[in-house]
Amino acid sequence: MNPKELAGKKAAEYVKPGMKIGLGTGSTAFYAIHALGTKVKEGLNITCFPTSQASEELAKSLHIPLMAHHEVHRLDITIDGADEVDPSKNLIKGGGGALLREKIVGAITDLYLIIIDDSKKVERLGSFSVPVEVVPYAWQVTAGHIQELDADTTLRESDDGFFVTDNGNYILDSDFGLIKNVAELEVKLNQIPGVVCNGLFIDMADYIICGHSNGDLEVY
Ligand code: ABF
Repeated sequence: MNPKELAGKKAAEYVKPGMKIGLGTGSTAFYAIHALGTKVKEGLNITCFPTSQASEELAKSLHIPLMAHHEVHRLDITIDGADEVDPSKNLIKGGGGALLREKIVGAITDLYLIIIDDSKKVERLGSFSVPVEVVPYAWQVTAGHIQELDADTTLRESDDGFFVTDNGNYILDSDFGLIKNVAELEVKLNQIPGVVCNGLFIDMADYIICGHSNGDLEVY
């Protein structure tokens, strides 16, 4: 079993009958959603809330019951991936472009499980550029403000132009280098007019479930 599948299946074991579950986005969350689909087929009674249209479509294909947007208030567990995890369990997320919905969902979750393979573990966040979701209006001005925080910014592109998030926004992948104070940077980014969300998830993860290529699994 590959490390991402190991982690995804382990996370699904935490899910109990009657729970409300946040469904993450990305290739690791893919395995967790499939594991939940199997449990639902075996009779597990849960309702879920997806963090992206892609996860919503996958859940629907697996007949996983979904909550309507107006029904969600608190979630028991959310299972989601990450692009980088530091020793304090702070994260960089958003490589898949779903950071805004992921942060909204993570913030209303009682038990936030982050599933990774060991390639995501770093000593300090920042080798992976921080995704910053911005409104399209005057995005170049917003990019300028981010650059003033000593970053190189790149407007994320897709096959047919600029990448557009599920929320109709752009993403500026922002390279700050190895970040000295992640909590401070997260606040500074949120103060920039035009910034909707950033991919620094500080003090949010409850457990990291890490699959290793040798078949080991660690939970911490
Ligand atoms: C998602 O998981 C994103 O926040 C992050 O970019 C992605 C990690 O990628 P993957 O699980 O596909 O390696 O939650």
